[in-house]
Amino acid sequence: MELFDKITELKNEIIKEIKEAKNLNELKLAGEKNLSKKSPLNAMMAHIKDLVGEAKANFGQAMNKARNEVTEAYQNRQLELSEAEIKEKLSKEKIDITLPSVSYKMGGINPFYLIQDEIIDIFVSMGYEVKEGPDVETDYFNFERMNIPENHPAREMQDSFYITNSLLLRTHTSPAQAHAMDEKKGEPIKIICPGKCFRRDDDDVTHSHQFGQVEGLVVDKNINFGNLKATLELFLRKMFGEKREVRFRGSYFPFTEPSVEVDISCMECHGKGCPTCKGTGYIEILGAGMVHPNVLKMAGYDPKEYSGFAFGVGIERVAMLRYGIDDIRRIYQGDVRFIEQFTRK
Ligand code: FA5
Repeated sequence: MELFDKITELKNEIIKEIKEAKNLNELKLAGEKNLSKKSPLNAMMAHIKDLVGEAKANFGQAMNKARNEVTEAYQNRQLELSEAEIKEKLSKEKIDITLPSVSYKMGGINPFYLIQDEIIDIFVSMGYEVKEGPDVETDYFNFERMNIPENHPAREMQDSFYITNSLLLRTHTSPAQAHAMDEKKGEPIKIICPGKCFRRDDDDVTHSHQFGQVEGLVVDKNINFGNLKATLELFLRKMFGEKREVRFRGSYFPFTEPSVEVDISCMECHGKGCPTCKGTGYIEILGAGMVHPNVLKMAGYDPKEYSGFAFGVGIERVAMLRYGIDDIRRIYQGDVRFIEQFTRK
């Protein structure tokens, strides 16, 4: 067979092989075999040494042409196969609009904070200033300045978590009263102090070892029990509306005289008595009273000139009554199904 026919035959075979490659991988193998230096087509170059003159030049041209055609066929097939591969990929990745969409859950706000903010808003609208006190208190501020000296039986009711003998997690927000009086140095006071309290209470439906209170303190000339009652009644009406029953009950706190506790009719049984209110029909939400003269004196206020009232509202209890929460522990369990029900209005 003539040399030139052999070139054509070989070139056609290679182009056929290239065109028959079913995918890029097969094409790559065909390319490695037929486009490399050691390819069968290039091996034909060995014949050049037997040729001379015009025949040699013609042979060289024919070889170049054949190599170019092979390369072009390879590139064309490569383009075809790549496009086919992309098309196939796209057809498989088609967006299925019938699939349900991914839903993003919005978290809720713990009712503790919703209520704390609401209580703060009510008192700020009545002209109260917000003052925060420390969670870790000295025995002196938590008890002594609250007219509860060492060995006083009232300490029993407020056992706490001690850090040292004289440093403890505060049992109520009342020490904030003493801090405010020290800061104001004999000037009139109208403050609230929201914050965390801690007690060695056994947890049950209405008690938690950690809970929140909002303390309130008003000290000025001519402050009387009527001011206390009117303030708390206004607060309770704003918080619970007109329908809820409110009960003022005489009580005892070493730092107030006279003292009261305030109960709200139970949200579960509406006053009939149930496990949540321990059969009483009411849930206690706050303690209050007229600031004891000793507390005023210890802060440098003359009780003959100044008088005051104070209160401490339990934040979780208010949340329970507002939202119908049957167990205080739900507020601390971090169950999303519970929390996600609460959002800011
Ligand atoms: C006091 O803590 C007083 N410092 C309140 C006070 C302030 C009286 C100023 C007078 C003047 P008491 O222990 O009753 O009082 O608690 C007040 C409120 O905190 C309770 O009515 C209740 O709502 C809440 N509270 C008390 N202990 C717990 C507890 N373990 N878990 C949840 N809430 C509690």
